[in-house]
Parts: sequence; C-alpha cells; structure tokens
Amino acid sequence: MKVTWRQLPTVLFEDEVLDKAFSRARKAADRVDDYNRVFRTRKQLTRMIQTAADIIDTLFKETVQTWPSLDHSPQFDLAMIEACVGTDDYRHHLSMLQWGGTQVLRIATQNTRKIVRTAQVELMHEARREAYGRIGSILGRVGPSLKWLNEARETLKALPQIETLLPCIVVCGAPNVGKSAFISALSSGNMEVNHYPFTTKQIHVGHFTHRRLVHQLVDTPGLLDRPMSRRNAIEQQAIAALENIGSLVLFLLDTSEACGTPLEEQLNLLEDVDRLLPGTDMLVVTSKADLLSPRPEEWDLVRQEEQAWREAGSKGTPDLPLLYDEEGRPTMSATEDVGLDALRLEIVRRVKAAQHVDPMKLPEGWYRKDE
Ligand SMILES: Nc1nc2c(ncn2[C@@H]2O[C@H](COP(=O)(O)OP(=O)(O)OP(=O)(O)O)[C@@H](O)[C@H]2O)c(=O)[nH]1
Ligand SMILES: [Mg+2]
Repeated sequence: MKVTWRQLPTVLFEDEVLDKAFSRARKAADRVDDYNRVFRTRKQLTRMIQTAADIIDTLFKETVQTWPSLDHSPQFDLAMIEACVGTDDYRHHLSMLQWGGTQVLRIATQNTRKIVRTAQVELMHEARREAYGRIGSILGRVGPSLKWLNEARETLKALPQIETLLPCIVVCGAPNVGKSAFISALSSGNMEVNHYPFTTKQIHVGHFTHRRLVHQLVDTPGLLDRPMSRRNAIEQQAIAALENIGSLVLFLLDTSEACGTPLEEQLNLLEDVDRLLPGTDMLVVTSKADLLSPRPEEWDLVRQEEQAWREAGSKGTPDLPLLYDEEGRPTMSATEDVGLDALRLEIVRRVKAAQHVDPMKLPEGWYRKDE
C-alpha cells in the first residue's frame, strides 16, 4: 500500500478527540439497561470508561498506521521530510500517540476495576470522574503532538510526489531559462504545481508516457540555480535527494541571455551541478531556440519531421533529427514547439541507457503505467 502525503487524513485536536470519545461513551452508557440500580450504574460507568478509552486508542493507532513509516520511505521522501518537518520530530510525535493510547487503556482498566469492586454507587461515580480526569490529562500531554502532526500534514501535502520506481528527469538551470515552460510543453496533461515549503518557489512536476512507461519531469527552482556556497543545509539535503531520484539531469542553458544571467555564470553553474550530482547522466540543452540568431539551420526540417511523426500517431522511437545550436548542443523552443519531440525521444533513449548501466535497477518491462 502506498500512502501518499496528500491523502493523509486530518488529525483531530485534543478537544475534538475528547469530545468524540466522551460523547460516544455517553451514548454507549445510554444503551445499558438493568432493573437493579447498582448493576445498572456499574455497567453504565464501566462501559463509558471503556468506550472512551477504546475510541481514543483506536483513533491514535489509526493515525500512527496511516502515516508512512520512515523506515519504509524512499530516500527522496526521507530527505524531504527531514528538510520540511524533521524526521526526529516526526518519529517523536507519532510515538507520543502510541504512548497516549496505551496510557488511556491502562487508566480504563484500573478505574473499571475500582467500579467492579464496589457496591457503592457514589464510589462508582467517583471512579468514573477520576478516569475522565486522568484521560483528560493524558490528552493534555498528547495535545502538542496532535497539533504538530496537523501542521506537518499541511506541509507534507504540498510536497511534490515523485514515484521513485519511474524514470525521473531533473530539469535545472539558472532562473528564467525556461525550465517550467519546457516541462509544460513536454508534458501530456496538466503539469502539477507544488511548493517547497521552505521557499516561496513553485516546483513543477510533469509527465509524459512513452511506450507505456511514465517519465517524470521535475524542475528545481531555488535548488540548482545558485552557487553551492549560498545554499543552506536544508537545500543541500534536497539536492542530495535529487541525486537519488534523477535518472537524467537536463541542464538548460539560455545562450540568448534573455533570462538575465550571463552565459558565463550559467556555465559555472553547469559545472557546479555536474559536481553535485556526480552519478547522474547529464544532457545539456540550449533553450529558447527561436531567439538564436542565426536560427538553427535544421529548424524547418526538424519542425516538418516532428509534425509528420505526430500526424502518423507518434508511434515508436524513431531517430527524429535533433535541433542543434551553433555550438553543437541540442536545442529546442518551448514556445514555438520545435525540437521538443526529437528531444523527448533523445531523453527516452538516455534514460533507458542509464538503466542498463545500473545493475541494481529492475529489469526492463518491469515498469508499468499506473491505471
Ligand atoms: N522565446 C522564448 N521564450 C521562452 C521559451 N521558454 C520560456 N520562455 C520565456 O522565458 C521566461 C521564463 O520561463 P520559465 O519557464 O518561467 O523559466 P524558469 O526557468 O522556469 O524560471 P524560474 O522558475 O523562475 O527559474 C518566460 O517569460 C517564458 O515565456 C522559449 O522557448 N522561447
Ligand atoms: Mg519555473
């Protein structure tokens, strides 16, 4: 079972948990019937305490079970959780719930025993009141954890979802080079927009399917667009996480410099990224081909071949000619939609090649499209 961060159910606050438990307990007590007043009171009060404790324990257990276990989380998720909410805190607050459930059950056992052992109705009521008081104070200690989990849930909901078993292309480059436009142009369907909770930047995740294999495209705003020295520890962790998920790094260079970053600086960044993600294959692509002057020679040819391929149903993995710039780098225009299909096929080839190199990866054909 794969629990996705976005589907985590809400976590009730302390007061809500108590309200729920006590009102269910009251209803359970109302259903008790016995002509003998002592017996009736005893049954009612033990049932009340037990019901309240069970409700709380079940609620807490369910929460603990629904939240993904860190021991079984993919490394990318772990790094994200560590960066966004902290894995130690995550463990601590879930274990507080576990503890709370156990304590509440223990209180129920102790106080129902008191009720069973007395024939005095007044003592029974006292034991019930005491149980509620003690349960309330346990909840008081678990309260901050409930609050933390609620906030963590909000944060984790905004994380990008990367399926680690599927190829993932990490798209990077200086600000404004056209990363988001590229992902959007290459994606079928809607591009997802997520946020890293620790920046105001949006992360885009796009997908395209080639021969039933879903390829993910992720951009990395704020992460791979500045020199390493200006990054904080959290960002460095996120970068480390990228190393684990990327099948291919696609570095976009805007040689027109329309992005505002001089080409030289972009090339320095390229070296940085190359050093940061040493195990990952890299493809350097010039963006905004339509702004190049002169225009790439094969512009019309590439456009025609791509059009013909699309009209024939976009089947197979043909060798569509790539569009190249004057330096011999592959290029494309996201806005004019030229060079994109050819590049997509090149990406597919590179991802496949990277998989062959890695003996730890699953065999070809193992992947399938989730439906
Ligand atoms: N002419 C031209 N402009 C483009 C192309 N691709 C993107 N742009 C423009 O470049 C600007 C930046 O594009 P984005 O896709 O937002 O760039 P980005 O790299 O995602 O930017 P950040 O997320 O801010 O780092 C926008 O004004 C786009 O319209 C292209 O192929 N040709
Ligand atoms: Mg962007």
